[in-house]
Amino acid sequence: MYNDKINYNISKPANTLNLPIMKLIKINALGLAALALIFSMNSCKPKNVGSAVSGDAAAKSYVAPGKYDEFYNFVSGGFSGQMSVYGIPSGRLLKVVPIFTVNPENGYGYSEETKPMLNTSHGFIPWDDQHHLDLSQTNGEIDGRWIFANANNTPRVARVDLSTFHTAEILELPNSGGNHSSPFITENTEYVVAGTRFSVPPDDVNGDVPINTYKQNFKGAISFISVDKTTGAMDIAFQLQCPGVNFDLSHAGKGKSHGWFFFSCYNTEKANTLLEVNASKRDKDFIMAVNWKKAEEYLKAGKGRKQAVKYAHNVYNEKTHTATSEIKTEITVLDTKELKDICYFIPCPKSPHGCDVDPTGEYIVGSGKLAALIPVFSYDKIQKAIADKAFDGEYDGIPVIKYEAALYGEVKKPGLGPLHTEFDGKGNAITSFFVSSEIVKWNIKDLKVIDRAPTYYSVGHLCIPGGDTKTPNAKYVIAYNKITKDRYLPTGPELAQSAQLYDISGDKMQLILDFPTIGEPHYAQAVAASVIRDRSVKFFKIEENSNPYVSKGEGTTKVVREGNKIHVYMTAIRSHLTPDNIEGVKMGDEVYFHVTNLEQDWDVPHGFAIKGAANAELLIMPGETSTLKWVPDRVGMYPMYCTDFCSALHQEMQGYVRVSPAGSNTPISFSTGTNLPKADSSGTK
Ligand code: K7E
Ligand code: CUA
Repeated sequence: MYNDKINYNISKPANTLNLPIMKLIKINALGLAALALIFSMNSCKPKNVGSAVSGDAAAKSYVAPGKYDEFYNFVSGGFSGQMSVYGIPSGRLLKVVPIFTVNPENGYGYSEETKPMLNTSHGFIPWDDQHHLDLSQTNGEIDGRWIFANANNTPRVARVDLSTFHTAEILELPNSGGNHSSPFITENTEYVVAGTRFSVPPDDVNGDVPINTYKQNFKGAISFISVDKTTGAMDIAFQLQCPGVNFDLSHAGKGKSHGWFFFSCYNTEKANTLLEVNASKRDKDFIMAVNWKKAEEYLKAGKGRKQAVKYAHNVYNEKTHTATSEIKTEITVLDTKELKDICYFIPCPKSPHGCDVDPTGEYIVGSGKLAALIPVFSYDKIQKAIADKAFDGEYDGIPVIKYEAALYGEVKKPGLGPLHTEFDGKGNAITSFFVSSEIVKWNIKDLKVIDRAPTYYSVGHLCIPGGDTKTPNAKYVIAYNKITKDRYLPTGPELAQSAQLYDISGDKMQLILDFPTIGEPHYAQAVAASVIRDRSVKFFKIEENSNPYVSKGEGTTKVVREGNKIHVYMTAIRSHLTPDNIEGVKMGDEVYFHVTNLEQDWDVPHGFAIKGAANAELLIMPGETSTLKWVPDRVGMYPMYCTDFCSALHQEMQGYVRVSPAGSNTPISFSTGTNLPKADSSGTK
């Protein structure tokens, strides 16, 4: 529980500050013995009676073997660069979807077909830092088609197709650094926005300037990425050039505020060194309100400036099972200093992080990392303030709306270090508090705190299924924590990353489950399983496979030499590879194994690996073709085999490649089942 007597000192690092709080909440931790009793006592105990430690707390997260979970939970992977998918309420890990990071488990980023997905204007980048995910929406409801993901480090936005759980598209963002305020979508997925965390000199001017010329030379860019309604195809519709602050997070308006976007900004001091001190000087930073419909008008009226830039656009085609990468060279930029009425700054105490919009679209919640209150802004009041010109001057040519003119009210003494807010759809908000390690429920109308529950420990993002839509499903809230300390068995210096599940269907929030996560989780979203489940592709139709190297049957398999390149057109079906004996490969050759999985059934992938391959295995889905490049480094015999346990005779799914010296005259030959020793030379009789 929140304790007023603790002497919080904001200037201390969070960790130091956290220790006494952790000791405090440990006393309240769930007793293990009590938990063990739950299952045995469940049947004879009345429901919803007693504290979190008694009652049926743990049973609420129990999903029996063979039963499906009620929700999908898509969780950002942080420094893993991937997205992981969990079932809720069980917390069972269902899948890790590779997006920005190579994945040796299935060959993503290693196969010739998927390498182009990780191409950027900086070349091939095998990793990124993935913080936020946003499910596509239609009319403010999750439609289950796609999920968008940001890459912080080398600024990119990805679209994952939720019928295949494959990364379908990756778009790089020019003029950006640290794509953190991303990828947040509008209520009909008209746009995905991406605000740059680091301001930088624009890409088309000389960036070789002294760093301490930040104030003159650095700009903040916000990208509006259009999304095709049918195909999901992304493109940069336009960019807003903004003052050189740091954009942190954002959310779109909804309902009445559809047409607006809200971004939290820090470092309005425009510091370029020791931001810890120099970017925490001002009492208030900003929330930036963006009228994107107005920006669209300017764009239509030809007010945009064409800018020469370089950014990669990578697209995965499910028919060829192949990605292509194109480097694009131009975007349109709208200058928000010259083009009035696009951007407005709203003062927000201090160093705001989360910027969340309630289901009605009226309330905008700013969460100052260093603030001891939560300001709630009113969309109507913002509109009135703009009409009345209730401004406090300008910041870098952008009008600053008076704090009181935009403010609906403040949540007083909610906790320390508010980060992110989710909404339960019943008129309440739940905010995470990093410093005081708790989640706090408060009423949006009267701004009164209703309930609080400890987290273990230092919570970052929260997720309520549909929490960012017009109709959240207020059954659960999931907390994604930064520190686990004593919650799991020790695993060396790095402990498990973790999420915690709370039942919020009653008056009191009740902790019902801890579950470990992949990478460091940041934002996550969840949706009823029914929205995704029935869209799932079970296998790819072999007759629709238009990969140029496909073999649609064993009869068309072959080995073809083109100079020093050898193309192996191979098939996999239970339980053999065709061909499985290959000779005639020589030193200096590059070998491409184009493996087609001929199966036409759900859940029958085959794998492929060869000794000495310098990349990874392939995991080939039914009906798909994948290519492994292999350059043998010495003369000899190389085993190859299937890596996915596909049948009782999976272990027999193997073969050999013979590698001869460079000048050898061993001819190319390939076979399956026929390359047997002559009867009289077998030596066995
Ligand atoms: Cu972790 Cu959204 Cu990058 Cu807050 S951010 S916690
Ligand atoms: Cu195919 Cu194992």
